[in-house]
Amino acid sequence: MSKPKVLVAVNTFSDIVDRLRPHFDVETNETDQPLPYDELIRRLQGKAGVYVSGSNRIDDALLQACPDLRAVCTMAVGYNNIDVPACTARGVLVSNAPDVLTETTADFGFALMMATARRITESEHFLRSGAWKHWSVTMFAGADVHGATLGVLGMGRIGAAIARRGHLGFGMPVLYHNRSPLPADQEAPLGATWVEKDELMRRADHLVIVVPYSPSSHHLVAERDLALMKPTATLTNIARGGVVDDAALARALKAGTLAAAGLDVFEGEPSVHPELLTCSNVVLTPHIASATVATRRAMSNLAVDNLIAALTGGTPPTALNPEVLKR
Ligand code: 8YV
Repeated sequence: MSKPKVLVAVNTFSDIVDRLRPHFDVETNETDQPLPYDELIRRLQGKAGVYVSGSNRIDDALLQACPDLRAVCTMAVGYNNIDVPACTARGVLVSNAPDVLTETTADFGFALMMATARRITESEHFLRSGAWKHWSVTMFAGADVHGATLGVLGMGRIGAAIARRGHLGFGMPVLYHNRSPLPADQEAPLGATWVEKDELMRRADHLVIVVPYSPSSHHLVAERDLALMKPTATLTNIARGGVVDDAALARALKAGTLAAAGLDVFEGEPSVHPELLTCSNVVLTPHIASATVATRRAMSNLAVDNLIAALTGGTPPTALNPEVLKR
Protein backbone atom coordinates (compact mmCIF):
# COMPACT_ATOMS: atom_id res chain seq x y z
CA MET A 1 0.00 0.00 0.00
CA SER A 2 1.35 3.43 -0.86
CA LYS A 3 2.19 5.78 1.96
CA PRO A 4 0.21 9.00 2.59
CA LYS A 5 1.83 12.07 1.08
CA VAL A 6 2.92 15.07 3.12
CA LEU A 7 4.49 18.42 2.26
CA VAL A 8 7.12 20.15 4.38
CA ALA A 9 6.35 23.68 3.20
CA VAL A 10 9.34 25.40 4.82
CA ASN A 11 12.96 24.41 4.63
CA THR A 12 14.02 22.87 7.95
CA PHE A 13 16.57 20.52 9.52
CA SER A 14 16.94 17.55 7.15
CA ASP A 15 17.40 14.99 9.93
CA ILE A 16 14.08 16.08 11.42
CA VAL A 17 12.38 15.83 8.01
CA ASP A 18 13.86 12.32 7.76
CA ARG A 19 11.73 11.28 10.77
CA LEU A 20 8.70 11.60 8.50
CA ARG A 21 10.04 9.28 5.78
CA PRO A 22 9.20 5.88 7.34
CA HIS A 23 5.54 6.95 7.50
CA PHE A 24 4.98 9.16 4.49
CA ASP A 25 6.03 10.08 0.97
CA VAL A 26 7.65 13.39 1.79
CA GLU A 27 7.88 16.39 -0.51
CA THR A 28 9.98 19.33 0.68
CA ASN A 29 10.48 22.99 -0.13
CA GLU A 30 14.20 23.25 -0.78
CA THR A 31 14.15 27.02 -1.24
CA ASP A 32 14.84 29.25 1.72
CA GLN A 33 11.56 31.10 1.16
CA PRO A 34 7.99 30.27 2.13
CA LEU A 35 5.97 28.87 -0.77
CA PRO A 36 3.71 31.53 -2.27
CA TYR A 37 0.02 30.86 -1.59
CA ASP A 38 -0.86 29.60 -5.10
CA GLU A 39 2.25 27.43 -5.22
CA LEU A 40 1.35 26.01 -1.80
CA ILE A 41 -2.10 25.04 -3.09
CA ARG A 42 -0.54 23.41 -6.14
CA ARG A 43 2.00 21.46 -4.08
CA LEU A 44 -0.69 20.36 -1.60
CA GLN A 45 -2.71 18.43 -4.21
CA GLY A 46 -2.98 14.83 -3.01
CA LYS A 47 -1.24 15.63 0.30
CA ALA A 48 -2.72 14.42 3.60
CA GLY A 49 -0.59 16.62 5.82
CA VAL A 50 1.52 19.74 5.79
CA TYR A 51 4.26 21.15 8.00
CA VAL A 52 4.10 24.96 7.94
CA SER A 53 5.51 28.02 9.68
CA GLY A 54 3.93 31.34 10.53
CA SER A 55 4.59 32.49 6.97
CA ASN A 56 2.09 30.15 5.29
CA ARG A 57 -1.54 31.31 5.10
CA ILE A 58 -3.98 28.44 5.58
CA ASP A 59 -7.52 29.69 4.98
CA ASP A 60 -10.82 28.20 3.96
CA ALA A 61 -10.20 28.77 0.24
CA LEU A 62 -6.98 26.75 0.49
CA LEU A 63 -8.73 23.97 2.38
CA GLN A 64 -11.45 23.87 -0.26
CA ALA A 65 -8.80 23.62 -2.99
CA CYS A 66 -6.92 20.84 -1.12
CA PRO A 67 -9.61 18.29 -0.26
CA ASP A 68 -7.15 15.54 0.77
CA LEU A 69 -5.60 17.63 3.55
CA ARG A 70 -6.20 16.17 7.04
CA ALA A 71 -3.47 17.76 9.19
CA VAL A 72 -1.84 21.19 9.34
CA CYS A 73 1.07 21.30 11.78
CA THR A 74 2.88 24.57 12.39
CA MET A 75 6.30 24.80 13.99
CA ALA A 76 5.30 28.19 15.49
CA VAL A 77 3.42 28.84 18.70
CA GLY A 78 1.39 31.61 17.05
CA TYR A 79 -1.26 30.40 14.62
CA ASN A 80 -2.97 33.57 13.47
CA ASN A 81 -2.05 32.52 9.90
CA ILE A 82 -4.27 29.43 10.18
CA ASP A 83 -8.07 29.59 10.12
CA VAL A 84 -8.58 27.01 12.88
CA PRO A 85 -12.43 27.15 12.87
CA ALA A 86 -12.41 26.51 9.10
CA CYS A 87 -10.02 23.57 9.60
CA THR A 88 -12.23 22.19 12.37
CA ALA A 89 -15.35 22.54 10.20
CA ARG A 90 -13.61 20.53 7.47
CA GLY A 91 -12.20 17.93 9.87
CA VAL A 92 -8.57 19.05 9.48
CA LEU A 93 -6.39 18.63 12.57
CA VAL A 94 -4.30 21.70 13.50
CA SER A 95 -1.36 21.75 15.90
CA ASN A 96 1.06 24.44 17.03
CA ALA A 97 4.35 24.39 18.99
CA PRO A 98 3.87 25.88 22.45
CA ASP A 99 6.23 25.68 25.47
CA VAL A 100 9.39 24.58 23.66
CA LEU A 101 10.21 28.19 22.68
CA THR A 102 9.08 30.00 25.83
CA GLU A 103 12.43 30.56 27.57
CA THR A 104 14.37 31.25 24.37
CA THR A 105 11.81 33.81 23.24
CA ALA A 106 11.81 35.42 26.68
CA ASP A 107 15.64 35.62 26.58
CA PHE A 108 15.39 37.45 23.28
CA GLY A 109 12.61 39.77 24.44
CA PHE A 110 14.71 40.74 27.43
CA ALA A 111 17.83 41.18 25.30
CA LEU A 112 15.95 43.36 22.80
CA MET A 113 14.54 45.46 25.62
CA MET A 114 18.03 45.90 27.08
CA ALA A 115 19.59 46.70 23.70
CA THR A 116 16.87 49.30 23.19
CA ALA A 117 17.21 50.89 26.63
CA ARG A 118 21.02 50.95 26.45
CA ARG A 119 21.19 52.02 22.77
CA ILE A 120 23.49 49.15 21.85
CA THR A 121 22.91 48.95 18.08
CA GLU A 122 22.75 52.71 17.66
CA SER A 123 26.13 53.10 19.35
CA GLU A 124 27.59 50.20 17.38
CA HIS A 125 26.56 51.83 14.09
CA PHE A 126 28.18 55.06 15.30
CA LEU A 127 31.42 53.25 16.07
CA ARG A 128 31.47 51.27 12.82
CA SER A 129 30.83 54.41 10.77
CA GLY A 130 34.07 55.90 12.08
CA ALA A 131 32.20 58.74 13.82
CA TRP A 132 33.74 58.02 17.25
CA LYS A 133 36.38 60.73 17.66
CA HIS A 134 36.24 61.29 21.41
CA TRP A 135 34.45 60.07 24.51
CA SER A 136 31.88 62.22 26.30
CA VAL A 137 29.88 61.94 29.53
CA THR A 138 26.49 61.98 27.81
CA MET A 139 27.45 59.89 24.79
CA PHE A 140 24.71 57.28 24.22
CA ALA A 141 23.37 57.71 27.75
CA GLY A 142 20.28 55.50 27.86
CA ALA A 143 17.80 54.32 30.45
CA ASP A 144 18.46 51.94 33.33
CA VAL A 145 16.78 48.55 33.18
CA HIS A 146 17.47 47.34 36.74
CA GLY A 147 14.95 48.72 39.18
CA ALA A 148 12.83 50.31 36.42
CA THR A 149 9.16 49.38 36.03
CA LEU A 150 8.65 46.53 33.60
CA GLY A 151 5.31 46.51 31.79
CA VAL A 152 4.13 43.26 30.20
CA LEU A 153 1.21 43.42 27.78
CA GLY A 154 -0.02 39.82 27.50
CA MET A 155 0.89 37.65 30.48
CA GLY A 156 0.89 34.23 28.84
CA ARG A 157 3.76 31.75 29.03
CA ILE A 158 6.30 34.04 27.35
CA GLY A 159 5.08 37.14 29.19
CA ALA A 160 5.48 35.32 32.51
CA ALA A 161 9.01 34.19 31.58
CA ILE A 162 9.96 37.82 30.83
CA ALA A 163 8.35 39.02 34.07
CA ARG A 164 10.32 36.39 36.01
CA ARG A 165 13.58 37.62 34.49
CA GLY A 166 12.77 41.23 35.36
CA HIS A 167 11.59 40.49 38.88
CA LEU A 168 14.23 37.98 39.98
CA GLY A 169 17.22 39.11 37.93
CA PHE A 170 16.84 42.87 37.69
CA GLY A 171 14.75 43.88 40.71
CA MET A 172 12.07 45.37 38.48
CA PRO A 173 8.58 46.09 39.75
CA VAL A 174 6.34 44.28 37.23
CA LEU A 175 2.98 45.57 35.99
CA TYR A 176 0.94 43.64 33.46
CA HIS A 177 -2.28 43.72 31.57
CA ASN A 178 -4.24 40.75 30.35
CA ARG A 179 -7.93 40.37 29.64
CA SER A 180 -8.19 38.92 33.16
CA PRO A 181 -5.72 38.96 36.09
CA LEU A 182 -3.76 35.81 36.94
CA PRO A 183 -4.61 33.99 40.18
CA ALA A 184 -2.63 35.44 43.12
CA ASP A 185 -0.46 32.30 43.46
CA GLN A 186 0.74 32.75 39.85
CA GLU A 187 1.32 36.50 40.24
CA ALA A 188 3.41 36.23 43.42
CA PRO A 189 6.50 34.43 41.99
CA LEU A 190 6.62 37.02 39.19
CA GLY A 191 6.23 39.99 41.55
CA ALA A 192 3.54 41.06 39.10
CA THR A 193 0.53 43.34 39.55
CA TRP A 194 -2.42 43.53 37.13
CA VAL A 195 -3.40 47.02 35.98
CA GLU A 196 -5.73 48.45 33.35
CA LYS A 197 -4.09 48.90 29.95
CA ASP A 198 -4.04 52.71 30.19
CA GLU A 199 -2.30 52.51 33.56
CA LEU A 200 0.24 50.08 32.12
CA MET A 201 0.98 52.54 29.32
CA ARG A 202 1.34 55.44 31.76
CA ARG A 203 3.54 53.68 34.33
CA ALA A 204 5.83 51.30 32.40
CA ASP A 205 9.45 52.34 31.92
CA HIS A 206 9.99 49.39 29.60
CA LEU A 207 6.92 47.91 27.93
CA VAL A 208 7.23 44.45 26.37
CA ILE A 209 4.38 43.28 24.13
CA VAL A 210 3.69 39.55 23.99
CA VAL A 211 -0.02 39.18 23.11
CA PRO A 212 -1.12 36.78 20.37
CA TYR A 213 -2.42 38.43 17.21
CA SER A 214 -6.14 38.23 16.48
CA PRO A 215 -8.68 40.70 15.09
CA SER A 216 -9.27 41.86 18.69
CA SER A 217 -5.57 42.63 19.25
CA HIS A 218 -5.14 44.48 15.94
CA HIS A 219 -3.57 47.88 16.78
CA LEU A 220 -4.00 47.16 20.48
CA VAL A 221 -1.17 49.67 20.86
CA ALA A 222 -2.25 52.63 18.73
CA GLU A 223 -1.68 56.37 18.71
CA ARG A 224 -3.71 57.08 21.86
CA ASP A 225 -1.90 54.34 23.82
CA LEU A 226 1.53 55.55 22.74
CA ALA A 227 0.55 59.08 23.79
CA LEU A 228 0.03 57.81 27.35
CA MET A 229 3.61 56.53 27.62
CA LYS A 230 6.43 58.41 29.34
CA PRO A 231 8.79 60.20 26.93
CA THR A 232 11.61 58.29 28.65
CA ALA A 233 9.95 54.88 28.13
CA THR A 234 10.85 52.11 25.68
CA LEU A 235 8.55 49.71 23.82
CA THR A 236 9.58 46.21 22.72
CA ASN A 237 7.37 44.15 20.38
CA ILE A 238 8.05 40.41 20.09
CA ALA A 239 4.36 39.52 19.59
CA ARG A 240 3.16 40.04 16.02
CA GLY A 241 3.20 42.90 13.58
CA GLY A 242 -0.26 44.42 13.59
CA VAL A 243 -0.54 44.46 17.39
CA VAL A 244 1.28 47.81 17.26
CA ASP A 245 0.35 50.57 14.80
CA ASP A 246 3.84 50.91 13.29
CA ALA A 247 3.08 54.23 11.56
CA ALA A 248 1.93 55.76 14.87
CA LEU A 249 4.98 54.28 16.59
CA ALA A 250 7.35 55.88 14.07
CA ARG A 251 5.62 59.24 14.61
CA ALA A 252 5.99 58.94 18.42
CA LEU A 253 9.67 58.01 18.10
CA LYS A 254 10.38 60.90 15.76
CA ALA A 255 8.44 63.35 17.92
CA GLY A 256 10.35 62.19 21.01
CA THR A 257 7.18 61.30 22.93
CA LEU A 258 8.68 57.81 23.30
CA ALA A 259 12.40 57.26 23.88
CA ALA A 260 13.06 54.11 21.85
CA ALA A 261 11.63 50.87 20.49
CA GLY A 262 12.87 47.32 19.95
CA LEU A 263 10.99 45.49 17.21
CA ASP A 264 11.27 41.88 16.11
CA VAL A 265 7.91 41.82 14.29
CA PHE A 266 6.30 44.21 11.81
CA GLU A 267 3.00 44.92 10.11
CA GLY A 268 3.26 43.33 6.64
CA GLU A 269 6.71 41.80 7.33
CA PRO A 270 9.15 41.20 5.75
CA SER A 271 8.35 44.79 4.70
CA VAL A 272 9.15 47.30 7.42
CA HIS A 273 7.44 50.69 7.66
CA PRO A 274 9.86 53.08 5.90
CA GLU A 275 9.62 55.66 8.68
CA LEU A 276 10.86 53.08 11.20
CA LEU A 277 13.92 52.43 9.04
CA THR A 278 14.90 56.09 9.35
CA CYS A 279 14.57 56.25 13.17
CA SER A 280 17.92 55.98 14.94
CA ASN A 281 16.29 55.11 18.27
CA VAL A 282 14.93 51.75 17.08
CA VAL A 283 16.50 48.30 17.27
CA LEU A 284 15.19 46.17 14.40
CA THR A 285 15.52 42.39 14.07
CA PRO A 286 13.95 40.05 11.46
CA HIS A 287 11.50 37.96 13.55
CA ILE A 288 14.17 35.85 15.26
CA ALA A 289 13.00 35.75 18.90
CA SER A 290 12.85 31.94 18.92
CA ALA A 291 15.91 31.48 16.72
CA THR A 292 18.40 29.34 18.56
CA VAL A 293 19.44 26.04 17.01
CA ALA A 294 18.17 24.05 19.99
CA THR A 295 14.80 25.78 20.08
CA ARG A 296 14.18 25.77 16.34
CA ARG A 297 15.01 22.04 16.40
CA ALA A 298 12.59 21.48 19.29
CA MET A 299 9.83 23.42 17.47
CA SER A 300 10.45 21.44 14.28
CA ASN A 301 10.48 18.11 16.14
CA LEU A 302 7.20 18.98 17.82
CA ALA A 303 5.55 19.79 14.49
CA VAL A 304 6.80 16.45 13.14
CA ASP A 305 5.53 14.58 16.25
CA ASN A 306 2.13 16.14 15.67
CA LEU A 307 2.10 15.33 11.96
CA ILE A 308 3.04 11.69 12.51
CA ALA A 309 0.49 11.22 15.31
CA ALA A 310 -2.30 12.99 13.44
CA LEU A 311 -1.98 10.81 10.35
CA THR A 312 -1.14 7.44 11.96
CA GLY A 313 -3.93 7.18 14.53
CA GLY A 314 -1.92 8.59 17.45
CA THR A 315 -2.57 11.49 19.79
CA PRO A 316 -0.94 14.70 18.54
CA PRO A 317 0.77 16.21 21.60
CA THR A 318 -0.22 19.82 20.97
CA ALA A 319 -3.38 19.72 18.87
CA LEU A 320 -5.49 22.88 18.80
CA ASN A 321 -8.68 21.12 17.71
CA PRO A 322 -8.33 17.51 18.98
CA GLU A 323 -12.08 17.11 18.65
CA VAL A 324 -11.69 16.47 14.91
CA LEU A 325 -9.92 13.17 15.69
CA LYS A 326 -13.00 11.80 17.46
CA ARG A 327 -15.15 12.17 14.36
C1 8YV B 1 8.40 31.47 14.71
C2 8YV B 1 6.91 32.82 16.20
O1 8YV B 1 9.73 31.24 14.51
O2 8YV B 1 6.36 30.76 17.15
C3 8YV B 1 5.97 31.85 16.77
O3 8YV B 1 4.77 32.18 16.84
O4 8YV B 1 6.60 33.93 15.99
C4 8YV B 1 8.29 32.38 15.88
O5 8YV B 1 8.82 31.74 17.00
C5 8YV B 1 7.83 31.95 13.45
O6 8YV B 1 6.50 32.33 13.55
C6 8YV B 1 7.93 30.88 12.41
O7 8YV B 1 7.23 31.28 11.30
